[in-house]
Order: sequence, then structure tokens, then C-alpha cells
Amino acid sequence: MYDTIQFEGLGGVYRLTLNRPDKLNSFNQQMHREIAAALDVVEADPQARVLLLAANGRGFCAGQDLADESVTPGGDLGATIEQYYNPLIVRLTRLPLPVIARVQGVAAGAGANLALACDMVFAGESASFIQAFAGIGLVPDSGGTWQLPRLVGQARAMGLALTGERVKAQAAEAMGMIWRCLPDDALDEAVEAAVAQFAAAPTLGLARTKQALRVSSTATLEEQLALECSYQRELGRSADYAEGVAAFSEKRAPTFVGR
Ligand code: T3D
Repeated sequence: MYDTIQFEGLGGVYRLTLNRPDKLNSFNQQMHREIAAALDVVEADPQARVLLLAANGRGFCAGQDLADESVTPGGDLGATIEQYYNPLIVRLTRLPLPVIARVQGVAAGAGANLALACDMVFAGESASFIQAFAGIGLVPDSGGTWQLPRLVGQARAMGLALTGERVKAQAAEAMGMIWRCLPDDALDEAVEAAVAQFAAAPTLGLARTKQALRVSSTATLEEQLALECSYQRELGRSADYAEGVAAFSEKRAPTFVGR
């Protein structure tokens, strides 16, 4: 069913792997369509607990496939953005479960910003992030101009976007761009540990946490306090809260159902 990605879901754990390694997993329209179809499946599954976004080959994603006819110079680049990139970024950020990116090698252009749209980015130490748009006369898209200043501050965002300078994973972690840089040979173990943790986590609570954090930078304190209150009211009636409190008082590990 899928050519440009691999996609599987088992026990609420979804794994979406970009699979155009000979093109450094750059986006063509087919890959966009296949990713969108995979996200349809995740969104429709009330038992979904975690999504892992990974990639095959030596790099994570080189952004837009510059050989694709949709981005021929002189054409309407905005059409591809509207049809594919913007919905993809919005859908990833709105998924009511943790979305993890596993980054090896280069993440460039929309590939970098795809990773940064995920909730937690784990990168091998040989990975790097490049706002490659500057090199071809474009503006950082896929949320780059929104996400970067929020993650690393205006000065660094400006420098990275204007120069397209490569940021190694260790520096990316140090500046707050990503969650964790790991030795390359420890990357899989760390990613799988996170996947296992989220597969057994109180998913609804994590979904509301993610949603609250994602709107916080554009909300007032009063709005954010009200949002926390309304989420807490909802979560206070959830099965996982009851289980969490019961497990605490019975001095045992909780068994969360995600709701
Ligand atoms: O409307 C719209 O859709 C606009 C949307 C824009 C979103 C964007 O993402 S714009 C930014 C597009 N991406 C780039 O500008 C990055 C271009 N690639 C590079 O700068 C370099 O390839 C990398 C820094 C990513 C990696 O360098 P390196 O030396 O590790 O690999 P390489 O040799 O350059 O690339 C390996 C192969 O992948 C090569 O193919 P070949 O020669 O072996 O047949 C290369 O052409 C191909 N490749 C790499 N990036 C792309 C690509 N092919 C098509 N599109 C690419 N973006």
C-alpha cells in the first residue's frame, strides 16, 4: 500500500518511516499523500498511544525533492505548501499523543522543520539540522519561522535561518532545539525506551499537556490558567487519573489505558 514510507501500528504504537533513502528521504507528492493516509489511520484510532517518525538510510530527510515537478522554478510553490506541508505540520502538532522523531544524519529544509514539529526529537550525535532554504532563495517553511524562535530564541533563529548553517545534534540539544542527542549506537535503545514508556502512559493526560504547552506562547497567563483548569477538570474524571491515584495509594505500578 505504501511505497515511499513504511507504516505499521501495533498495540497503539505507530511507526512511520520515510523510505526514499536514495533521495535522502526528500518529499515528493507521493510521499506527502502516503504520510497523509498514514496519519488518517492514527487519527482514527482511539487506542493510539504514540507515533514514532523515523527514516531509512543515512539521512533523516532533505526537505522538498527539488527535482519534483511541483517545485519547478517559476511555478506556484505556495500550492504545495498549502496542500501538503501545512496540513502535515498542523496534524502532527495536534495529534492527541506523543510524537517522537528519530533523527540520523541530515535533516534539512522542510526535513528539519518536520522533525522540529514533533514533540520530542532524539538525534544521533552525527545528525545535523540545516535551514537549507537560505541556500536556494526560499523562506523557512513547514513552521520553521514559528518553531525556531520559540525553541532557540530570536537571535539564534535569525542566524540559522539567514545563513543555513549546519547545526550538529549536540549543539542542537545545547541550544534547546531538540530533546536529546545520543551516541549513534545508543539512539535506538533510547528511542525504543521512550516508545515503550509512552505506549503504557496516561495518553489523554499527555495529549492535554502537549496541547496546553503548544498554545502557551500565544496565550495570556489568565488564558493559560483557565485552560489548565478545564483540562484538569476533564482529566480528574478520567480512568487513568483514578488508576494513578489507586496505584499510588496501593504502592504498585499503575496500568494506564490511555483514557
Ligand atoms: O512549494 C514547496 O514545496 C517548497 C518547499 C520547500 C521545502 C524545502 O524543504 S526547501 C529545501 C530543500 N532542500 C534543500 O535545499 C537541501 C538540498 N540538499 C542538500 O543541501 C544536501 O543534499 C544535504 C545537505 C541535505 C546533504 O548533503 P550530502 O553531501 O550528505 O548528500 P548529497 O550528495 O548532496 O545528496 C545525496 C543524494 O540525495 C544526491 O543524489 P545523487 O547525486 O546521489 O543522485 C542528491 O541530489 C539527493 N538529494 C539531496 N537533497 C535532495 C536531493 N534530491 C532532491 N531533492 C533534495 N532536496
